[in-house]
This record gives sequence, structure tokens and C-alpha cells, in this order.
Amino acid sequence: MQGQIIKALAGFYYVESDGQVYQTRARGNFRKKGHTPYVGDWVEFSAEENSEGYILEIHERKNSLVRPPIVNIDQAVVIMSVKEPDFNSNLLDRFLVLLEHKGIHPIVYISKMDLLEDSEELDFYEKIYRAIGYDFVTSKEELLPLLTDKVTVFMGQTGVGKSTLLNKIAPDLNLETGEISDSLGRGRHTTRAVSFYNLNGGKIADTPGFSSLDYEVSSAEELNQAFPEIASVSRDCKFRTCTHTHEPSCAVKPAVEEGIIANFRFDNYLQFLSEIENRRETYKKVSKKIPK
Ligand SMILES: Nc1nc2c(ncn2[C@@H]2O[C@H](COP(=O)(O)OP(=O)(O)OP(=O)(O)O)[C@@H](O)[C@H]2O)c(=O)[nH]1
Ligand SMILES: [Mg+2]
Ligand SMILES: [Zn+2]
Repeated sequence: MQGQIIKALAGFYYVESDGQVYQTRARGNFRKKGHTPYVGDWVEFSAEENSEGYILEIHERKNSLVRPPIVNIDQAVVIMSVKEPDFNSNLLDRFLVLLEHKGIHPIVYISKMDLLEDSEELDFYEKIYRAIGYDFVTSKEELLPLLTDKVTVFMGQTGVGKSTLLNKIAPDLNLETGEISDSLGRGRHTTRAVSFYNLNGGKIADTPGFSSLDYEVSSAEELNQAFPEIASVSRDCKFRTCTHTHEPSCAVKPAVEEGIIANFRFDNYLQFLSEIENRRETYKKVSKKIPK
């Protein structure tokens, strides 16, 4: 039989096929080969009535995220709260870089609008992210139409209100939500598993928050591509491999000075670039120490 894994919990994979959900396990030889099934995987499986099924084969993936572990997704709603935790454009850009790199369409959702005191800062960011081409929404009403027929993952720091938003979108879900003071204070996440739910012809997935995010980009070229407005201007740099730091006839630096590229976006780009370079240095040093 063929179906899609919609939930993974305690060694079991729940496979949906023709509107039915089957409880399955992965055969031991899967893990040995390093093929771990993920939520979102299309699989061949065996299922007998009243007994556990087995996953026999995993179909090729369109894309995959490591954290949260989920595959074959169309788009991701990145949730940022205006407060508790504070809006953080650096973290937002980390999410956007990760998603751009993976070819997953990002939607920015701002939560906890009731806690917003002064809209000036948010207006500033909204204008910039929209100009880059990102959806930037602040209400359930604006978000809902964007989810029709799509497989959407909800991601964001712990406590931003992912589960609360999903409960508003689909009240039947009744997902557990947490007290903000608890989750931030103890590094505890209320949501622990990734699972899919059906909505408007598509699927939505709640995910656990996290305490660190890796954007999985490992070169300056990839980073350049993950900032769409920088990538676009960089076509006019003299050198195709321009990193927009020290090279002559760079088109990006003047665009930042003229305000065509936002300062904070370029600062984040530079910060990520130096992180990537430092990581490489560390890797080189470590690999030198390992005897052949
Ligand atoms: N003021 C306000 N509080 C909210 C809003 N949405 C969520 N919260 C609160 O924020 C806290 C965390 O909400 P959750 O929905 O559990 O957050 P989460 O992102 O799912 O967190 P994890 O599952 O740990 O990743 C709860 O106390 C919610 O009541 C909102 O729109 N306004
Ligand atoms: Mg949650
Ligand atoms: Zn340049």
C-alpha cells in the first residue's frame, strides 16, 4: 500500500492512506542503512488488519528540514511574536535563509499583536520584508487563504504561539499550549512531536520550538542566493563570486548606502557570512588533527 507518514512518535509511524491511518514500524534494516523515515514521507507499507504494519520503502523526497524533522513541504509559516519573546529580525532572517536555501516558500506571521504598544518598528519591518517579496501577515484571516491546498509547516521559537495559532485556525485540534514564563524560563517546549493535520485541502504541521537554529548554508554563494534582494543586485557586481566585503566594483555595497538594500539585512548577511567562515576554519583545524 502507499501512503504518507503524518506522525512519528515513540518508534511508531502513523501512515495515512485513503483517509485511513495505520500504525506502522520501520524495519530494522532501514535504520542500519541510514534511512530514517520522516513525517511527510511517502511510503510503501504493509498493513494487516488489527496488527502493526511495516514501512517497506521510502519514496524520493522533494525537500527536507532537519529541525523540525519534516519532509516534502510546500511552504513554512515563520512565526515571530511582537513580544514575549521579543521580535528579533536576526532570528527571522536565519529562518528565511534556511527556507530559501531549501527552496521552501516562507510566509512571515507576526503573533501576539495584542501586546504591540508602538507600531512604528513593526511597520518598518513590514515595509522592508514586503518589498523583498515576502508575505508578511498579522492575522488569522490574512493567513488562512494562503494555506489552501498546500502542505504548510509552522515554525518558530518556543513560546511564540504556534500551537495557539493552529488551535485558532482549526479548533478541533485542541493542541496543548504552554505558559510563556515556563517555556522561556526552563527551556521546556510544550509541543514535542511533529504531526500533520488536514486543512482546506492541504496539511498543516505544528512543530516544537527550539533553542538554536542552523540555517545549513555552507558557502558565500549559497548565502548570497538566500537573500533575494542581495542576490538580485549582486548580478551587477564585477566578480561573479563577489562576497560584498572587500571586492572592487561591488554593486551591493552602494545599494546598501542608497537604502535600496536595508542596512539590517546587510548586517545580518555579513554576520552569517562570518559565521560560515569561522565554521570552516574550525572544521579545517579539527580535520587536521585527525590522523589519516
Ligand atoms: N498575549 C498573547 N499571548 C499569546 C498569543 N498567542 C499565544 N500566546 C501565549 O503564549 C504562550 C505560548 O503559546 P504556545 O502556543 O504554547 O507557543 P508555541 O509556539 O506552541 O510553543 P512551543 O510548543 O513550546 O514551541 C501561551 O501562554 C499562550 O497563551 C497571543 O496572540 N497573544
Ligand atoms: Mg507548541
Ligand atoms: Zn558585491
